Amino acid sequence: MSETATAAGSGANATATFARKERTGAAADPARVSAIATDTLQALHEIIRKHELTYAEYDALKAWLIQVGADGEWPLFLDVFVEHVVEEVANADRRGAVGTIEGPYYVPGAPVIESGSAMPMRPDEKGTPLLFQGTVTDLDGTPVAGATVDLWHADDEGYYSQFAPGIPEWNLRAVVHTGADGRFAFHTMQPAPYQIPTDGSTGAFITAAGWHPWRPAHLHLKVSAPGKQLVTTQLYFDGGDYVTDDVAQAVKPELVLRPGPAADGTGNEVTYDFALDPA
Ligand code: MBD
Ligand code: FE
Repeated sequence: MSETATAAGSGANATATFARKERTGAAADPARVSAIATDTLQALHEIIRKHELTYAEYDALKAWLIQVGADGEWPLFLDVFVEHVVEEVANADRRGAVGTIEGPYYVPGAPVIESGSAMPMRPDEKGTPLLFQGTVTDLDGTPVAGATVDLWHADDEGYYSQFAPGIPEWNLRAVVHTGADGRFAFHTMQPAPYQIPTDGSTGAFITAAGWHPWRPAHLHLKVSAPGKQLVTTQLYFDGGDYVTDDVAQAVKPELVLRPGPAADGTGNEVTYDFALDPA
């Protein structure tokens, strides 16, 4: 590999992307804010007592918190270490397709392509070709026509367009609308595992704790249709590195793909269906 994951070329860009995100519906009720803030601070106080935190450690924490902001890595850090529990709570009542975390690298507005065509990619895009296809249905299994399937993922070196340098803007990002039969298909290239940039503050935190900085190879998806709940999810590859040891704890058994050889002889193919809950 000619480049390695750098903070500047990856995690940091996610702050600018997050700043553009539409945000509504956060708690404005002082009683709720107070309850959450009180519990959060009490939990922190208990940790300080339990581990007898020293002043040197307290100052190291302050310096690190300041650095995460300076690096622009709060979206990266929070999505890796916190989002999985927010997602668990948000989607606890869902009966259809299983969701998981969005992560920091979604960009709305990807090109809409014909179902069955290739994702935007470089002429020499590296990797194993993958035909990813399926059907969007309601909870009864009735196909949903005109559903939106928004797919984005890293390349064969684990880099995301618009976050790592030197990749065309919409590389490996596209939207497909389902046909009358609810079906969709994308021709793409299988992604590689993703490494949290090791030279930024999130990487420093992981190194200091002696953990590994890897997520398993994954496809990101947002699937939606009028009158249905949008599902944000990821799909992983059976037997792949880190599938059982994701630093972001975002793998669920329902989300593991088992691709087979493609019928046309080029690479792999896999079918995955999404049942959407009513809105
Ligand atoms: C990713 O690619 C990702 O999906 C998450 C959740 C966090 C960091 C990088
Ligand atoms: Fe990702």
